[in-house]
Amino acid sequence: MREKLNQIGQQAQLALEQAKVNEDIEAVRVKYLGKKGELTAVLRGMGALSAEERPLIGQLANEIREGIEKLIETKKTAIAAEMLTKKLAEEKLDVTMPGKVNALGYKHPLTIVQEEIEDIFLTMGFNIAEGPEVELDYYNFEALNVPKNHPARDVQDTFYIDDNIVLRTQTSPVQIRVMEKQKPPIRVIAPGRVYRSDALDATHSPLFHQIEGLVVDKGITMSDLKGTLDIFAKRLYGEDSVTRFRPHHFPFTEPSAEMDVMCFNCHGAGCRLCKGEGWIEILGCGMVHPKVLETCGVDPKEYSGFAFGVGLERVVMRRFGIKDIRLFYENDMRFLSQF
Ligand code: 2NM
Repeated sequence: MREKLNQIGQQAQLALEQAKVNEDIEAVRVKYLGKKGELTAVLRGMGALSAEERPLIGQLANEIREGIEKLIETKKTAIAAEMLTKKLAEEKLDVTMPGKVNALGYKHPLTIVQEEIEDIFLTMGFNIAEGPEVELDYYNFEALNVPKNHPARDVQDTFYIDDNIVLRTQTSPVQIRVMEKQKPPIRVIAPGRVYRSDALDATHSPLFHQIEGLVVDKGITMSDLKGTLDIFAKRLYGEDSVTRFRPHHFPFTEPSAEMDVMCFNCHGAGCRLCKGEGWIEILGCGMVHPKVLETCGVDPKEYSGFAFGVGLERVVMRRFGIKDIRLFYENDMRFLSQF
């Protein structure tokens, strides 16, 4: 019996030495230590032994079992280490290889300044409104008090889809739609693309961007217009900026004006930047024409308002010293990556 036990121990050891994977080890465990295993079978036969021999054989059997168990654990650890080494070798990577550069995009210069202007007006309690770029003639002209014979309505200046539909020439139709829908107080800006049938050159583009604003409430006056737009100029061009308002004409406002900011380069003396004027034109504005209010269902006896429109491209060109408007629309990375 002693011999049989030693033999089991040796065979198990040999089998474990040859084991390559965890399944091999498990097979050895079942074969020798399992319920129907060889060691168990020997122990069952111990009843035939003498009282002196029984504890000695029992002790030997325990030693053999513990030996096999120890070998199993050792082998398991070895296989795990081997597998890890193999896996690491397979997944080896060359950390000296050049990495993949994740190219970050840039904001378009028009977007940078548009968002800046939006923030200025959001801070003053304005909301942002949007509307269709393909617009009814009614919203683009008729409701804005632009008469049928007005030059702006000519096919020379406006892109017509058909008799009643145009590409909007300004974002004012958005404000008309806001007044139709919403009761005063109204404080909105309408940024977006507008279209005019101009030939493309360094300073003109058939597609450009505007930010228009509208305030309607009880008791709104020209003072509100001037105060609001003066703050806007100071936020955009610096707190020491000086503004002036010159009379102008728009069909949709009365009175109408243009706002200039004193040239930040020469402080009014006249230089190349302001073309000797000392002032730089920033926007058009005025008190919303009573006819426009009435058309939108706002009672001009109860309410008044002011509106303004800023051409985005010109502001951005001055800001960054861009000399050609076409650069905005060509998607040339050499241009775009500078902002
Ligand atoms: C400008 C200049 C002056 C203007 C007027 C309106 C509306 F809808 F209230 F009638 N929106 N925008 C306006 C007024 C726009 O752009 C140079």
